[in-house]
Amino acid sequence: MTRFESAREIYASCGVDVEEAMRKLTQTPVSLHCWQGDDVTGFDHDGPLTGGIQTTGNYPGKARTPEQLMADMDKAMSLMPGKKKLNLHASYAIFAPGEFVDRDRLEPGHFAKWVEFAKARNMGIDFNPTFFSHPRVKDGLTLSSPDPETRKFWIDHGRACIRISEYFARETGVPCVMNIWTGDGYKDVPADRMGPRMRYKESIEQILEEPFDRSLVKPCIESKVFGIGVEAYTAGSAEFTLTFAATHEGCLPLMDNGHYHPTELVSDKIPALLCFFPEIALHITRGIRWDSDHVLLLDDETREMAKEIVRCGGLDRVYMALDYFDAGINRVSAWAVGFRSWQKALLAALCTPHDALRTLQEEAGFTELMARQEMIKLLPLGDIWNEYCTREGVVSDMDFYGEIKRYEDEVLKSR
Ligand code: RNT
Ligand code: ZN
Repeated sequence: MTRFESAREIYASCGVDVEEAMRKLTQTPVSLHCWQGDDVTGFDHDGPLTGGIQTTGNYPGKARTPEQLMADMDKAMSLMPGKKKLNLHASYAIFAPGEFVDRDRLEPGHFAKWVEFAKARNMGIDFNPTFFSHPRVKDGLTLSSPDPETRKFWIDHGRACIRISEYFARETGVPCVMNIWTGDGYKDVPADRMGPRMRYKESIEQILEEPFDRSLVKPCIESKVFGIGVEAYTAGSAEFTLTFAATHEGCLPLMDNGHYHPTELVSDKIPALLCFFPEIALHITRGIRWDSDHVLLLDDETREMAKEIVRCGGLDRVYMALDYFDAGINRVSAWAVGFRSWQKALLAALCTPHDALRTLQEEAGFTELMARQEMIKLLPLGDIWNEYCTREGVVSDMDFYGEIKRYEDEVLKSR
């Protein structure tokens, strides 16, 4: 008997069908963020990263052109089991030589190369208007700016992005999740907290006035508690975005687990939101002390979030996207380790006998529940994971680093 066969039997004795778990996992798309490959730089500006986010580190080999970014993403994806969706930011528009188009005038054609890339790899595409790293961010504000011209520029950007999102959906045949996040806020105690939020609300409403097919484009709004240089106040707070989504038909809330106070747990918020919203969206990251966007690992909260999605029957109600950026290590490895960690978390969740555990809770069998939950932690998940990687045609954890090293030596070092 192989290790996998033995593990399969052990899981079966706990009431878990690992074949079914692996099948479900291969059918569940996870959105892969293009911005891990180049430290959130994009191709439409030379300036610094702004908006309260920051990449730290200066590891060599960063992708600087669309070709390099695509090649690195291909390498990273060759190391990831499971189904991927491409997650793009508007700042990754690809212009013809000598061409420049500002964000309020972007067109589907500026993303044609990405569509070609996604289609060839059988991926859908998610999209993000880029409300940061741009000279039209005025005094740290975009959609909530008191300046009507500034607001108009960014509203036009949002509307252009809706048209581009619809194009992605039509081309790929997969709905496009379009996420609105701005870094709008203040470093220090504001004199007016409601004014910017009223303007933010009206601006998003104007973006959503752009006609679009709601089965093709899924707009969502991401909240954030603070950012670098935006410590005292954000316009798009948790209450603001959640209430916006709840009161605007077809608009989804997006929770990024780096965007809450450190003791708040998104794993607990997922089932709360699923009581009310037909669909929600997530940015999955790992914050250390703040929204530091470290590479996702298989830690307790990562596992807990995956568990909630699975046991709430949320695999097709929760749009899952990775969102982190580490410039301090090999970026291809960062991409792939994070994606593999989320796959492991989902696999662990799918290999858990949730119904039996739920019954214990309902019957108040808390002693047995605790004992069983502890037992499950050391079931031979690694053997299932290895089998899953083999079936998906990707390297095992044992051989992973060798692949990274080879690509670094052969490709990244010569950049
Ligand atoms: C920033 C938000 C946002 C960005 C990306 C690049 O704190 O998490 O989602 O990370 O849009
Ligand atoms: Zn995010």
